[in-house]
Amino acid sequence: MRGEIRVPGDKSISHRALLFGALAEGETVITGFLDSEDTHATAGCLRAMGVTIDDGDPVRVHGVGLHGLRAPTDTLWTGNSGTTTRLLMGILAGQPFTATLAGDASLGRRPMDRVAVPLRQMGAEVTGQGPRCTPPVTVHGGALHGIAYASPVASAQVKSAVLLAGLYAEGTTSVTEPQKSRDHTERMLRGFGIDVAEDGLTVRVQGGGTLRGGAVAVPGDISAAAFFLVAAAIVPGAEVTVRGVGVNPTRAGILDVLRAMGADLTLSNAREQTGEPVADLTVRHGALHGTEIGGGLIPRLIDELPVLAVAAACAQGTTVIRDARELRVKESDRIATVSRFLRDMGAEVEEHEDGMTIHGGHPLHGAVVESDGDHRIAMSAAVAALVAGATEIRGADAIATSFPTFTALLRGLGARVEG
Ligand code: SPQ
Repeated sequence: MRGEIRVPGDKSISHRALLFGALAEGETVITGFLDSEDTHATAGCLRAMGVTIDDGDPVRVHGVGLHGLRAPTDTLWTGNSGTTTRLLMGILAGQPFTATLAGDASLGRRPMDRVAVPLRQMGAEVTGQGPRCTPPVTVHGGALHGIAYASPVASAQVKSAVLLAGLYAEGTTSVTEPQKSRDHTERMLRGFGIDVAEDGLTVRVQGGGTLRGGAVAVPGDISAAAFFLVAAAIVPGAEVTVRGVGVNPTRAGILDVLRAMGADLTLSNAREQTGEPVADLTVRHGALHGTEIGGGLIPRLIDELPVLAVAAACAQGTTVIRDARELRVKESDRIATVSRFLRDMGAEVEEHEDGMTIHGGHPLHGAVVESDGDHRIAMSAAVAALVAGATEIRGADAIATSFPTFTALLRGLGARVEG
């Protein structure tokens, strides 16, 4: 595992560039866009509502303005993507038409009540399946009024959905979170000319503004880089540099944890790109030790916890992950799926309602493991396999959700990957 790579564009930022570009006046030109199943789902839904998007590099979005979306003639297909579903719910709440969002079996288990509750308070009618309002979800948009919403979860998808609805609402809309979640929406809305006020854990927008399209340069996805940072940390003799990675502090908790575990990690060439901090990251192999991960750190690394659990299994000592109940409602129940594949590979893992305890230092061995259709589980298992030996990952096609070039990059660094 030696070399320099670039990872694809950030998934969260790519979704937002498409959505905000669609709602803007004028053209939005996106470079470094993530070409993946999830971002294609967002583009497909926008096209179904009359937005023209030219594929390629750059991607060009021909904005229709805040009030220019057309009623779709069919159900909007959001695939495996929670971000597409929840952010679109916020936008649909402000439309003068009705639309239904549906996705795959994994999405069909994910709770949408967290978004439906505030959108209903703002005046939209939202219906879904069962007590958690799971998809298919139907949004009857309408005249909205601003609310001051205290979210029970630190979730950028909830915050973004409410703020997007707030652009259509009368008066001020605010969201207060228990802990700060990723702030890409706030940063990008400002770049599109919207005044977004921030006061501690509260974010505010006014209704009735106008978004103006422009250039968005998407940084490399730290959630994709994470697999290579951990791989370099655990494979003897490894040294990997990942160039141009987004290191927004609300996303970069993995860097703090790797340092706390004793990893040899350097950050260089720090710069800014369309309002987002970016840097090159280098990790060299070295001994890791256990750590504690919890509290306000969790939203800053929620998607990296599966691969950090792999690092913990390879570290000396115990790692305790707490306050991460949110992992249970991701593409799979990630506490259950991570615990299971690590145990199958020889690790000692205790599962908790809100996290896990990993007793590191037991040598990992190859196994047949299941991804449960979850891209981050499949890629984390592939990283574990680099030290465990030949491992068969079932459901590895899920990787295309966020990182279709993952196996090619892994091969390029010297790993043997079949299939
Ligand atoms: O889009 P989706 O399916 O929810 O993707 C995931 C992922 O692992 O890629 C979560 F399963 O990322 C979320 C992330 O966990 C993307 C996201 C965003 O772009 O706003 C925010 C986080 O979710 P949440 O629920 O904490 O807001």
